[in-house]
Amino acid sequence: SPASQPYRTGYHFQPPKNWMNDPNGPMIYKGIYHLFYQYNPKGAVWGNIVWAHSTSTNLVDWFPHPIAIQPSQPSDINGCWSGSATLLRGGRPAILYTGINPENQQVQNLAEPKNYSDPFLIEWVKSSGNPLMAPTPTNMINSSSFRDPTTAWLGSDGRWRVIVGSKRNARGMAILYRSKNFVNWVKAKHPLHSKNGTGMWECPDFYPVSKVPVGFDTSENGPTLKHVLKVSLDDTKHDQYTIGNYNEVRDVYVPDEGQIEGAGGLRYDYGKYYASKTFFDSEKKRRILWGWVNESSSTESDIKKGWSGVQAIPRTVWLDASGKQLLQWPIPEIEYLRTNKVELSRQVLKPGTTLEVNGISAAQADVESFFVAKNLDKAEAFDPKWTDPQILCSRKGASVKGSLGPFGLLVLASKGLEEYTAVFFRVFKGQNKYVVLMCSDQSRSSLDNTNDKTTYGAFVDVDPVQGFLSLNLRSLIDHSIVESFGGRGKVCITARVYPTQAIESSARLLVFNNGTEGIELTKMDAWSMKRAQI
Ligand code: DQQ
Repeated sequence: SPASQPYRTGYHFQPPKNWMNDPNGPMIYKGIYHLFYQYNPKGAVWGNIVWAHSTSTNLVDWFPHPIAIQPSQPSDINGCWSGSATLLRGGRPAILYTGINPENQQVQNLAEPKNYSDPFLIEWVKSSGNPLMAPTPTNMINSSSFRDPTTAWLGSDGRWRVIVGSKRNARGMAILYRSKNFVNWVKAKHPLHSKNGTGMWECPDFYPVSKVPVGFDTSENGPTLKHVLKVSLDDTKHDQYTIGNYNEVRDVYVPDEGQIEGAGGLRYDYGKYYASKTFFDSEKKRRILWGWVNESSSTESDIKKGWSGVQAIPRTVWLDASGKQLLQWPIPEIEYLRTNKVELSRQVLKPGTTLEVNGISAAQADVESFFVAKNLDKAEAFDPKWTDPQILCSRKGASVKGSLGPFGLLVLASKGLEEYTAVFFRVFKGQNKYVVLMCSDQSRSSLDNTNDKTTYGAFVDVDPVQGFLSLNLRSLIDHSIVESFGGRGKVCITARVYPTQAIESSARLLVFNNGTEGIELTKMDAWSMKRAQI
């Protein structure tokens, strides 16, 4: 019941109970969306890992199916870990996944549908050739760091390619394999890409993008396309990506000049978000990103509540006009859950404003705000020593006054503001450009101090137009998760919070401005969100 389970979500994907981590093998087949995920059938902590399975026609409502892949043969007897689906010629799905063998080595396996005419793909048959890729005494592969095969892509030579995450010492790498028939795989001499000092690359993802907001099949390449290589950095638990080119002749990926690899590079999300994976939605011509959002509560409380982990709302991804970063936006299907719209019209948020937004169920909401900062000459000077936005947000939380900001939202706020999560902006004047900081401040999110309340932050690459800085903020609020999109998808920050008072109908939503300058709220649209059928 909601009273005893105030942190279960209303429209984010989660199983009824137990542990969930990485999204696996997302795809669309015969008009049905498939999501598999790492799951522990026996408890709320990581272990006994199998592939659980659900399907959907709209990416919002989900129907559960039996476990799709579980330990059954030597090549996966100690666990069925992450992997991806590929649609082979004729649209036939195939899954490559990591198995843990009796020696606890990581190897790659193939599974195929038992019945291709079943759109729900309920039953999966493992290849008799498993494992298809494995560490050997001569191939130099680290047997405890060899996992998470990607969706494969087809080269113009008719051979499939797939990468598998790995490391050699501290060098993170994407080991490349090729195959003509998807069963016999040959390791390439060189990895697709590697980078020293970045540690183990979990869950790599490799796909084409363009500035046109549409998606492309994973096998597409050409002069008008760029490629994204995403890796999940095991050392820092962040999903980090670069933009670059895929040279099909040399079979290597080359990040663009200026793209940073490793901990200081671009992230899909500057909060909690990991082991993500995209797929190409051939029906709606878009690329969709799934990502796992872990708990920020203690293991003891996860065991007590009986579950752990949610999936973020699927996002479409495409390339920003600058060509230097991605843009992300929640899939439009989620908007069908919107109800009871509340609108705030144009007004100036005077210094010190805290304005309650009445009439919505603030614990389960979708809020889009349009702010404009006008007196840019009043912006505080930016200290070039502030290189880490997360540290800057921790030092300058929502209660620290500024001039242009902090302004934004207080979500999941309790009556007397004993509890709230603050999502906000600050604008600074840098050397030759304005610097916009976006923060998600969890420090006051719960009176329960056993939770991790780390503050998150990122710089948003937006410039003023005719002296005005427009800043869009969309927040998806769902009981214990707050997913925020700043600058129309330039920065995403996802947080997990566990208020003790600001729950269910006691949760409130406010707009605030804690700067010395007025900020225009051009408009705000806020909706209560209906429950999804999950
Ligand atoms: N989770 C899986 C691994 C992967 C890790 C195991 C990332 O395959 O590397 O559950 O969260």
